[in-house]
Amino acid sequence: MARSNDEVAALLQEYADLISITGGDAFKARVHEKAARSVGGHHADVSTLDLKGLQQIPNVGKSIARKILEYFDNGSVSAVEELRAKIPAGVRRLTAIPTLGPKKALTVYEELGISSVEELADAIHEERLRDLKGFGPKTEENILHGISLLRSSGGRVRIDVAMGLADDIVAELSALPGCLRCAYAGSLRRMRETIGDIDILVAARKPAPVMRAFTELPYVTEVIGTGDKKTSVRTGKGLNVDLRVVPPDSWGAALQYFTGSKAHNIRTRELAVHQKLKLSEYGLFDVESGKKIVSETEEEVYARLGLPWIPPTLREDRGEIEDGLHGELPDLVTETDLRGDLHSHTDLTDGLAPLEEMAQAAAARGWAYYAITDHGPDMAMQRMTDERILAQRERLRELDGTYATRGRRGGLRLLHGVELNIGPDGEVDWPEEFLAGFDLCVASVHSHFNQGREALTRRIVRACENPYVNIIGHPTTRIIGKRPGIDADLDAVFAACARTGTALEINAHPDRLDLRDEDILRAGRHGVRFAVDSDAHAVPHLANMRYGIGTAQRGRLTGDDVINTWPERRLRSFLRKGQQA
Ligand code: DGT
Ligand code: CA
Ligand code: CA
Ligand code: ZN
Repeated sequence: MARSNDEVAALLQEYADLISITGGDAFKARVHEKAARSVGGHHADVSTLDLKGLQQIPNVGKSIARKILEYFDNGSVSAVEELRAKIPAGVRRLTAIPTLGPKKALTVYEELGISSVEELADAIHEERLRDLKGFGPKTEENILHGISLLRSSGGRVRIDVAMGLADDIVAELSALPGCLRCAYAGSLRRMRETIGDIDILVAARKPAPVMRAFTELPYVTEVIGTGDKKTSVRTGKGLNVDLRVVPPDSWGAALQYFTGSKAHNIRTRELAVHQKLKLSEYGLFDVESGKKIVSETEEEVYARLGLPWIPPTLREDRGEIEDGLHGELPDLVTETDLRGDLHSHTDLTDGLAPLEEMAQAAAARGWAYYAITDHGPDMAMQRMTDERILAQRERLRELDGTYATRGRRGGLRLLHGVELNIGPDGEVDWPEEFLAGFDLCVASVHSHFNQGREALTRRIVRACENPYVNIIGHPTTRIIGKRPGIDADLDAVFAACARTGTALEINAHPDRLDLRDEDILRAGRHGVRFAVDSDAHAVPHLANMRYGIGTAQRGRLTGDDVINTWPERRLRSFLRKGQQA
């Protein structure tokens, strides 16, 4: 059957639902419901019918026929849009799921208090929908499918998705004989948390062979446009890639230009104008003579503007130009500054690998120290007990120092920790006597996300005040593109962290990147310390540190701000939180 018939049937059904939800005329609702069924079952494709033809369909009168025509003309129907706008925001958020109609959305909203897509997904996984009238396993499956459709169409992608593809493309193009230089630029080089499209830059004398090789890459599904300066393609991951090929002597100017951000470029161009220069992707030129001054390296371009080279992660026009002019750019933390990782899981809870494998992999990364922090017992699904965590500790002590690592002469130091759950009142899983046995405690919010601002704030502040809580894990609990951060008074939380000697985590998992750059900037002003952690649940996650460091840099952090760049002794003293040695 024609797809358009299904679409129209769904739309008419939705209109009927909206009428009844908003307290409209029950008769009118029934008429549209009947029409929906006849359109769905009609033999001819409704998108090919005119007003007369549509009216031949049983139960379709003139007004409904007009709505159908409006739908095919505009892609929407104003009467439906008007009613959509009248339903509560929580229900509206749910109806963004293509397979969830307003009626069912209203049911879960009213019966279970669910008002976001993320909560709904959780409820399905916890099988809480099953008891509702009209919901069954089939409905759940449908809704989950709709949720995955919704998530994949957000437009921007997670940084790791873009980075994986960009790394591949750069490797492929770099291997071409005519390719003299190749790098990714744009938001990816600036390490933004999500990426709109990938921008690749190549320096070559002849663009054509590079462009051709690029369009022939296996993941290219469509060539949007191609020329000798720029080629744009779509890839199977739903991500577009722009390739620009520039002459080798324009490399620096082009890289500077295409790294952006736009806001940063506007500022650098202004600086050029004040010096009677013109800055473009081809170089820095003298306006009067038109002569090129520099363009081969980014350093030269910045230097000629009176600036030091500015790290891409700072190029957002958030003060980096002023600081550069005054020689006050921060000495940003880098991945090589890190000495260890302070948050990771094993298969004792929800990790995939056993302790031995995680430790081995941590040693292979060259860490000097590495903390295992499985979930505490308050996360009931994880079945943690005193016995199990103490047995883990014993095993960990046996393994401590037995893995050769680049970072340390005595072998990898293993720290025994735990990821505690910050309960609704700020309480955590174990009493202080028990917590005293851990080398460090991460504490995180994993439930009761919608308590209200005051309660949430009090809760986290109380966790900071616990003398054994060292790090607040993924402090806002946001999941990028899926769940907003909790509504807590972050300034109060940051002040409490600074006062109590509790570090804030920068969770490096690309789903989270929590704290985010703007919150780090804010927290930094309170004098807080940070821990950049992988929160690894499997060996490959250990490599996510690069995204955490990118985020830390965007938050202007230096090595000294990040406790896991510190030597072990200094770290251990911080973990004592000012208690006696
Ligand atoms: P995205 O792709 O949305 O994640 O963000 P970007 O920053 O990668 O933006 P994109 O791909 O549109 O452009 C890449 C860079 O090229 C951008 O960061 C700065 C530069 N650029 C693009 N269009 C303009 C423009 O109209 N003016 C200036 N000054 N720069 C531009
Ligand atoms: Ca881009
Ligand atoms: Ca682009
Ligand atoms: Zn967690």
